[in-house]
Amino acid sequence: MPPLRAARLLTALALFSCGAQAISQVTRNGRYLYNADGSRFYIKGIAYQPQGFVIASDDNAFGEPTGFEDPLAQPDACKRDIPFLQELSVNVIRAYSVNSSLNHDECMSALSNAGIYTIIDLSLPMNGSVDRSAPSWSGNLLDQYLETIDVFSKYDNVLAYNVGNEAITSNTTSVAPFIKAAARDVKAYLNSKSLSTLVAYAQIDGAENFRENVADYLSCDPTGQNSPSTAIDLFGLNNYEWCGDSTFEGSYAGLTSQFADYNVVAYFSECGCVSQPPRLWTEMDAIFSSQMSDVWSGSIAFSYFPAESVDGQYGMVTISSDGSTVQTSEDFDRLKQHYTAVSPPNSPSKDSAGASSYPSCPSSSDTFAASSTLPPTPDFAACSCLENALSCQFRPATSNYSAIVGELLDESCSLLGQSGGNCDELGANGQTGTYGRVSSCDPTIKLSYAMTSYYELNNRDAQACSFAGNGTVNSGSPASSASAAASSCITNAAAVFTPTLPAGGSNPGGSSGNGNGNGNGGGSSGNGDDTESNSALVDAKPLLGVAAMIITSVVGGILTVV
Ligand SMILES: *[C@@H]1O[C@H](CO)[C@@H](O)[C@H](O)[C@H]1NC(C)=O
Ligand SMILES: *[C@@H]1O[C@H](CO)[C@@H](O)[C@H](O)[C@H]1NC(C)=O
Ligand SMILES: *[C@@H]1O[C@H](CO)[C@@H](O)[C@H](O)[C@H]1NC(C)=O
Ligand SMILES: *[C@@H]1O[C@H](CO)[C@@H](O)[C@H](O)[C@H]1NC(C)=O
Ligand SMILES: CC(=O)N[C@H]1CO[C@H](CO)[C@@H](O)[C@@H]1O
Repeated sequence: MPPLRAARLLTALALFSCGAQAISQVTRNGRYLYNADGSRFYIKGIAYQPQGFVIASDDNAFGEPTGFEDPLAQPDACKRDIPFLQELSVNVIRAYSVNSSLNHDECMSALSNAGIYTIIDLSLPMNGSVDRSAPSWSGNLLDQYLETIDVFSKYDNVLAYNVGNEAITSNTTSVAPFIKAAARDVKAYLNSKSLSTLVAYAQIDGAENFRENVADYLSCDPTGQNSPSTAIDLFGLNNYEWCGDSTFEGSYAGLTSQFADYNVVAYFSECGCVSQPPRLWTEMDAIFSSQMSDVWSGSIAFSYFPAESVDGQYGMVTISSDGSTVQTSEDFDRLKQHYTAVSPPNSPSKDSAGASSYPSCPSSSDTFAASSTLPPTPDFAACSCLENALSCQFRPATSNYSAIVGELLDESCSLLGQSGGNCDELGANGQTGTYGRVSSCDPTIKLSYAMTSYYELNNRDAQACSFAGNGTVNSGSPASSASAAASSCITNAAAVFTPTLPAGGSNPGGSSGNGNGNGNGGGSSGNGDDTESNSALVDAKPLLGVAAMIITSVVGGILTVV
């Protein structure tokens, strides 16, 4: 780690005293970004998420985070840091996790006044992201994403929303349809609010064909009609290929030619290899030069705050323990030197940028197992109707139920399997493009569905709805079975539509959908999850089939029905 230099006492006062000009609106034309005056916009950014929140590098060397500090809800810290961000000459910060119930007014307006845009990740650690090990695009996540958008849409300096970070890995490529569905629904929602904020994704680096498939898939049109409706606007690659004193030819030439014909905006959503210290930040000279500017629109240097992995220290400042002062490092100085010196070409012009085309999707293969059939838009009303119609409902004794939903799903599906039933309606399979009717409902509603199926199979024996006190018989249930309840509430299980938040802004069903556990009896989500894409949001693995369920039940069966 480079030695730290004495803190500079910069006062933020000067920055906020006089009226600043409104920040320009950035728009996408074809594969480039433009300022309102028509000049080309490049992301000269830095990752901005405080310590205590673990963020993955390209090799997933970080541990799994369990919580986060919202960096945009701490006005004193933002105002402390803005002079340093300006010193670096950054125009974008990336925040990995924000909390929609907090107030962001002060930070966002201070950043805007300083000419700094934000890229906001909509996913959250743990139960706030698509679970790679049992993916679904479900109501609780859609709700979380839309609530965050509602909170941030009043600010003029949100450049993009990330619908995921590193969720799709080379051995979990079947997660891709769920991320693409998230992009589709977020895009439709933004359009419905007349917001032109970009829809983005941040991709983990990997083998050439893997990163190309993911990039192409997220910006393609599965219908083959050149429609933008399921395409991201901004593809981010978390790339750490430039290590030490490298060169364009040594690190980026191959990558750049690979993206030469890409159809939407591409940039580095993370960069800054630490494996050959000190970091020289000479990659910025390449990224912002004509060697790369036709293909790339900038970078996010990782990271402002300290962030340590087994590879080394990525942070560029140290904050005093009382939070009052910032010490910059030589790493900071070198980044500043390169960021302030670069002068990327102001071309192509906005008029000659051309329109984007949206090619058909890469075909599914052994190495890229993602169907072009996307999961439906989660339907809050239909799922709420379903929950109310079910005859046995999950009613946890504790509000801290997120950890038991996965376990109970396993148990109820196992019991169902033993009784000749199954949980197929809950399952989602991104490889085959098969999505059960209940697969996009909250995990808690899925659980009620499984409990009801079991209860019905046992001829409504009250004990079969007990689940050790977690289930409650709904005597007013109008439906004759779980399946009948689904038929009456879910009229089109494949429906894709513009989502709206339910009145009151929160998810229906009394549950904010915090299913947890990885659905296979483990309860651990130790699948190499990183900051954003991780998680414990669950689904059982209902498509496993009855045999697997029975095995699971032998291992994990806590409940026995007499
Ligand atoms: C968001 O902040 C509220 C208020 O402090 C807190 O109760 C809640 O747990 C936070 N949510 C998350 C997901 O951290
Ligand atoms: C997926 O790949 C990662 C590393 O790339 C590895 O750690 C993990 O065990 C793999 N998971 C499976 C299920 O193969
Ligand atoms: C919630 O439950 C989990 C798992 O049982 C436990 O680790 C956690 O401490 C609990 N949280 C609270 C606030 O009780
Ligand atoms: C609910 O289910 C959990 C997980 O199986 C179990 O630990 C708990 O005892 C059950 N009952 C109640 C009342 O929480
Ligand atoms: C681990 C984690 O983040 N769990 C959260 C899941 O959601 C509930 C309700 O919103 C939170 O209370 C938990 O903290």
